[in-house]
Amino acid sequence: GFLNAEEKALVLGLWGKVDVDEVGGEALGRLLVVYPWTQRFFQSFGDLSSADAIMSNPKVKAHGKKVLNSFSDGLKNLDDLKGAFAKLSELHCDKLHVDPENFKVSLGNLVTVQFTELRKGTLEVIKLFQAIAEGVQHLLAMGLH
Ligand code: HNI
Repeated sequence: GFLNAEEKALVLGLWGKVDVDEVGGEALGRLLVVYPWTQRFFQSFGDLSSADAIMSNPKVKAHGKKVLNSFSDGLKNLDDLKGAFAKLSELHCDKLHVDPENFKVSLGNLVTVQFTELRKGTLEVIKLFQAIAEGVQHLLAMGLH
């Protein structure tokens, strides 16, 4: 794997402090508000007409929770991120054709939303977290081929 045992423990320790269910909805909601062009993927979610509507939309919350939980599950497989995200890579890259730029903003966004938690980590662990998130982003955006 690309992290040693100590680094893995640092990352998982910090991640353990994050309220994944809560932060997931918050992060997706914020993505849709701040980067409104990402809304085009979520037309079936109903009312996205204002920041309030987005942040209180139950479908946004539920989907954000699902997304971040899948990210969380992936962290249990730090030695095989490729395998862990193979199915999602197929979905986002081959089926949904999500523009790589969207993952970049979604990653930056996630880091912003979690900033209060991340701030409690050392710079070292934040960098590790960032490297993992970029790896996942790459897998989802570029596919496995
Ligand atoms: Ni994403 C569905 C995980 C970024 C658009 N996405 C999912 C699902 C998971 C998931 C899990 C549910 C799959 C299933 O039901 O089988 N998405 C992730 C992760 C990231 C991510 C871990 C990156 C951090 N997704 C994005 C981005 C976009 C995106 C940046 C577009 C802007 N995802 C979608 C869409 C769906 C989706 C669209 C299908 C939604 C639906 O159910 O209609």
